[in-house]
Formats: sequence, structure tokens, C-alpha cells
Amino acid sequence: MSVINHAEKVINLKIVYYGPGVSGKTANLLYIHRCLPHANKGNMISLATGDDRTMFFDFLPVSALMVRGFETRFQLYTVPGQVHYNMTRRLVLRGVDGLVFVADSQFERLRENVESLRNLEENLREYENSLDELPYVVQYNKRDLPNAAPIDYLEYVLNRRARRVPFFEAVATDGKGVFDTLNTVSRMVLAGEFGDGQKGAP
Ligand SMILES: Nc1nc2c(ncn2[C@@H]2O[C@H](COP(=O)(O)OP(=O)(O)OP(=O)(O)O)[C@@H](O)[C@H]2O)c(=O)[nH]1
Ligand SMILES: [Mg+2]
Repeated sequence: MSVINHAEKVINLKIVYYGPGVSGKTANLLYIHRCLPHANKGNMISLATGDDRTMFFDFLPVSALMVRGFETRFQLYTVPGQVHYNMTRRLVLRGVDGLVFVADSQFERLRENVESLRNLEENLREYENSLDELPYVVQYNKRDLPNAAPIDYLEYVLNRRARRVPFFEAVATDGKGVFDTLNTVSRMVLAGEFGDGQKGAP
């Protein structure tokens, strides 16, 4: 649900990074925040516990391109992955325009990934929304770790819906795959908002 301010000619779009605890959602936003020039970003807000686990959410506003005379602003959010913060996860999903599922590639985290994906589907249902309707990509993070499962396997387990979505391999702490992920999901969101995307952009 984009929020359009006609007076200021601004369109706000919300992208949520979802996934199990410690999969690297906050690491994605930290890297994006580090790399973007000041003109394109606002302050990053992180509400975390003492050990850096997200307690409410992270928030990073990013201003992107002009499309048909409108300045598009992406508001990037992460959810807290820990199981017991589900009310917060659900709230963060309100009005979402695009989703990134950040999976932890390690074999031993497979079950948490599956549970988180199921939890995402359940929470979207509360808003009468679904992964079939939303712009959505998957990121397989922590590819640098020795116990990372093969991509084919992860794809088989986590990306087997009728509509297979784009996926990215990532090492969020080093930035690998971070902007590929963000650019793709933003493009998908814009295509949804503006039909064929950027036709007519100045
Ligand atoms: N080796 C490695 N470590 C990573 C990678 N991405 C994130 N980490 C580390 O994993 C830990 C958790 O990362 P976060 O980004 O805080 O995870 P999160 O998904 O936000 O976790 P919650 O806030 O609890 O949901 C941190 O210590 C990160 O430095 C990666 O690609 N490779
Ligand atoms: Mg976090």
C-alpha cells in the first residue's frame, strides 16, 4: 500500500526484510546505510536489545529515482526474527509493498527458515495479503560460512511456490548481494506501482 503525497510529489514505498533470527536482516540495512551517499538516505533507526538482536525493527529511509515527476522513497524495515516477537513482526508488515526473505544458508538453520517463511505467510493472511501477490525476492545469506547448504537445495525447500521468485546469494556483512537484492525488489515494486516501471521517467 504505497502512500502518495500529491502536494509534495512524493511516493513512499515500504520494503520489509523478513526471516529468522540472526539470518542477517539488520546486516543488510547496515550495509546499505554505509554505502549510500548522504543525499539519498535518512537516519537509520535501530531498536535492538543489548546483544544487537532487533527488538522492534530497524528503519532506513532511502530516496531513489524520479518516476513520472514523483520522487520515490523506499522505507526499508527489518522485523525481529526471534520467535516470541510475532506481534511486532505482524505490525511491521502492515502496508508492505515489497518483501525480502533473508534466509540463513547454514544447514542447521533450515528448520528456522521454513518456520519463518510459514510465519510470514500466516501474518500476511491477517492482512488478506499473500506472497503470490506481493513483489517478493529471496536472499540466501551467509554464503561465506563452511556449512552453507547448496543453493539448489535451499531453492527446493524455500522457493517452490507456483511462482518462483528471484533469489540472490549474499554475504550481507561484506555487502555481497545486498544491492542486487534491493535493486531487484525495488524494481518489482515500481513495476507494480507504475505499470511498466519507468516509462516516462524524466
Ligand atoms: N559470516 C557471516 N555473518 C553474518 C552475515 N550476515 C550477518 N552476519 C552476522 O550474523 C549476526 C546476526 O546478524 P543480524 O543482521 O543482526 O541478524 P538479524 O536477522 O537482524 O537478527 P534478528 O534481529 O535477531 O532478527 C551478526 O553477528 C552479523 O554480523 C554473513 O553473510 N556472513
Ligand atoms: Mg535484526
